[in-house]
Amino acid sequence: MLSSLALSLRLGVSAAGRRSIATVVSGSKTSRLVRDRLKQEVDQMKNLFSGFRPALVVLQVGDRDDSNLYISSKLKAAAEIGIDARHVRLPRSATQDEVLRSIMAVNEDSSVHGLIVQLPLDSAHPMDSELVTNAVSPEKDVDGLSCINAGKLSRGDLGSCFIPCTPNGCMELIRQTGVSVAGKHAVVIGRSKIVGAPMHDLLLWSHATVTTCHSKTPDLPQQVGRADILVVGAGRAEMVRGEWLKEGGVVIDCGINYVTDERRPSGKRVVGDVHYASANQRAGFITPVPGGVGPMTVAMLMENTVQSAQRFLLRDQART
Ligand code: NAP
Ligand code: L37
Repeated sequence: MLSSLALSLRLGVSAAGRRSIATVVSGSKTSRLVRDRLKQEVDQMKNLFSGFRPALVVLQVGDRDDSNLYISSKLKAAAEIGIDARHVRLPRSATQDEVLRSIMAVNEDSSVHGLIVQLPLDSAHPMDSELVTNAVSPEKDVDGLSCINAGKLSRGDLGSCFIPCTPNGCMELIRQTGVSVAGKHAVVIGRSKIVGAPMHDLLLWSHATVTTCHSKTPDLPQQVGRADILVVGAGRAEMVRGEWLKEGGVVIDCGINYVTDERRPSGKRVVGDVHYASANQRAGFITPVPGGVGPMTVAMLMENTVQSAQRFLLRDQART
């Protein structure tokens, strides 16, 4: 018969009766692996196609501090991999027509393989962000936010679309845990076009049974308690408490929230949508913030850009 200590160890319960600490799933490490692989692929493309480089345009409207930070991470990752990344900046005074004209110009530039419009748009004028993201040609839409790409994803046509970077990064992190998605109960908190909705689709087409929660979902803790796999993208600092979680589950935290912290020189600190300290006691696997989903978003943008360049090369070859 197993001793109670051995049984406790098997169940992952400490002598104090608390579940042992979850395995941390590092986005910083996983994104490094992805970026190293992409660098090799780009080097091969350069050799095979005499100096050819994938090219990405990041279009920014305005001057938000958070967007500046994320864009600089994207440009740095691109430079390391060998992707030719161009930052196009429009002032806050730019009108919607000017933004649309910039997008059209990049759509028509055959030297560019990927185009993203960094959201949210920081403009002094009213902007229809749906119209703006839909103006990006589906073949260059490496953010996967146009109706064509989102429609394909929702129908499970994953091979021919671009998958939005953040949920794609979450799937990669789930793969890192070794937990198979098929047959599991997955819960997504949030239904935005950039995180929650495509996350739902990806989990569904990976054969999970998916519940998507939002601000009108009654009894969120009860829904969360059913999750073998939980992905949170709500934009609410530390909203999900450890006590809500199913023991041993996978917890992926997309949240990036800045909270005041007088002890820091900057006066602030970044936290996720999950209360890490308590969730860590109950989950089997958990992503940290920072160092979790954020770096994966950047890596997946690079992946989509390289994939787009490869598709352009294939189309070119088919024509000749
Ligand atoms: P969003 O557009 O504001 O969407 C938030 C979603 O969460 C909405 O669907 C909203 O429901 C739901 N929600 C809000 N409060 C809730 C509550 N109390 N209970 C249940 N659901 C609630 O935000 P987003 O762009 O998806 O971003 C979500 C979070 O992810 C943010 O912290 C953002 O900074 C972060 N993010 C991170 C990355 C990354 O790379 N790590 C990338 C993108 C975004 P309704 O639909 O009913 O309003
Ligand atoms: N592709 N991504 C794409 N398109 C958009 O329109 N808004 C948006 C988008 N979002 C995005 O770029 N998000 C994002 C968020 C966090 C990071 C990168 C990109 C990131 O690297 N975060 C770090 C550092 C966080 C911090 O200290 O502020 C992290 O470790 O989480």
